[in-house]
Amino acid sequence: MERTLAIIKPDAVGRNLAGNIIARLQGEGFVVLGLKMIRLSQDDAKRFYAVHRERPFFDSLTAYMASGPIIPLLLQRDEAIKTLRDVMGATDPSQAAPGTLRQEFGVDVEKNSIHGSDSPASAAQEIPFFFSQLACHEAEPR
Ligand code: DAT
Ligand code: MG
Repeated sequence: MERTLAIIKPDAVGRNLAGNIIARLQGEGFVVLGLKMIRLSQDDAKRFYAVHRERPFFDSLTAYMASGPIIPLLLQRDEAIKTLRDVMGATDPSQAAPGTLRQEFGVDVEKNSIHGSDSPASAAQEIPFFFSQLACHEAEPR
């Protein structure tokens, strides 16, 4: 079993798509070990996306991620990291494959509805940004 971090982004939370997206993830075999709704400051968003700080879209991306509530999810499944990326689809919804979450729900390359860790190293950094050890263990399914 592997764990990964997903975030339902402000565009999707704002359009009441969270329940639909969570149901889709559970339907793909992900177990939800942690879930909360929070709103980041732009400084929080800059810390989360620090790897992108040199990119031209960094200020816009972090302002957007702070523009409304988000729902971070701690997910578990076999091959969770790769499977989540597959279920999400390409970064730009117009390029995302049919049936992927971004193809179905994404608005544009910035407002693309969902984040997913892109590697084991990213997941190991991103999970504790939002969830404590308690969330990682107390919700283990029986
Ligand atoms: P992903 O979210 O698929 O891992 P990424 O890590 O390259 O993509 O970029 C992080 C986020 O930054 C992405 O979800 C949306 C935004 N972004 C990426 N490329 C962009 C672009 N060309 N213009 C505007 N926003 C972009
Ligand atoms: Mg990424």
